[in-house]
Amino acid sequence: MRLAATLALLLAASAVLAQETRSEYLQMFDGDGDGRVSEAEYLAYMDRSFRSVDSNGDGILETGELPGHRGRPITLTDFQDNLRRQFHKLDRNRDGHLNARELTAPPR
Ligand SMILES: [Ca+2]
Ligand SMILES: [Ca+2]
Repeated sequence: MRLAATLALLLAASAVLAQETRSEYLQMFDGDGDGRVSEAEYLAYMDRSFRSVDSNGDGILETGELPGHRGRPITLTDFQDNLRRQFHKLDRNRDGHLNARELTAPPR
């Protein structure tokens, strides 16, 4: 699962998790401020991360744009499909939202 590893790197690059408390981290995702993260909010936040890494703005992360300049290119569609799977894996209690604990669980 190289893509999963790449996503984890992107997550790490986009959030300075070590310096944030769980609730501060959640607030970065929580667009409507209800204290939990919906799939749409999760995707919207990660979309911004994707775009910040996608320096030439073509919707594809080429190898040279990836952390460490390794791995195969990732399209925005691949990225979003993976994020949806990741979201549902993180949603341990299956309520359709991530709380701070679920959100900050390490990617598996
Ligand atoms: Ca929310
Ligand atoms: Ca949940």
